[in-house]
Amino acid sequence: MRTLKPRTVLLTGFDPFGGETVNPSWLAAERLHDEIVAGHRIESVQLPTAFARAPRLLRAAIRRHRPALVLCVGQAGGRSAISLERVAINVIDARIPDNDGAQPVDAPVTRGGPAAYFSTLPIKAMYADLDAATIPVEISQTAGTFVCNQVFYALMRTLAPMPAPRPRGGFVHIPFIDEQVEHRPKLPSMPLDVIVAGLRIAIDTALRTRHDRRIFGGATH
Ligand code: PCA
Repeated sequence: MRTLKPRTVLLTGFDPFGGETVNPSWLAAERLHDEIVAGHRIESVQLPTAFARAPRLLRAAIRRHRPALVLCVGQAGGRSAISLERVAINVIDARIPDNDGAQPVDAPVTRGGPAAYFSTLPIKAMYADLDAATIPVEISQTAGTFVCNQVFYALMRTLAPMPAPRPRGGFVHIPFIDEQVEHRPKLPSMPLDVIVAGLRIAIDTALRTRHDRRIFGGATH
């Protein structure tokens, strides 16, 4: 009997940046590598926190693994909840240098590209399921203007012209893990186990949900 090869979810995390010794986005992605979620196998790939290299590596991973779904994850130190990103914008404005020392100011991700791309993940359904699991979660209206937003934009631009069934994709920011704030008690954090559990739920819901739910997730400012 021929067994069907499970389809793939590409899950990316970043290497440490900005003086941190770990990046929880990669620690979490690494823990989920090879897991089967909703009949799909998770393939975890690390991206460098570097403008010149990250999008290229992401595109190579998409070509190689032909995923049904791509979830890119990054650290957002200072945020207190798992942040489901709604939109990637066509701008880079780096407050700190990336891991190659590059610090572009007001540069487009793609010259002549659209101003923005929306996530194609069902972020409201993901929000509802994470919330039901009592994991702190929020919808975020901006992924910033650093490498994460750039990778998110490059991801959506890569997926947009693909033929059906077009892989779906999006971006999730996560807080610092507890170990990162031991000496910075004013900063919020989340245990790595909770982040891993949250990403597993997010992926499961994304794979099972065709049409997103219509529930509140807007912001007034
Ligand atoms: N967070 C950064 C880039 C890498 C990461 O994990 C960001 O939010 O842009």
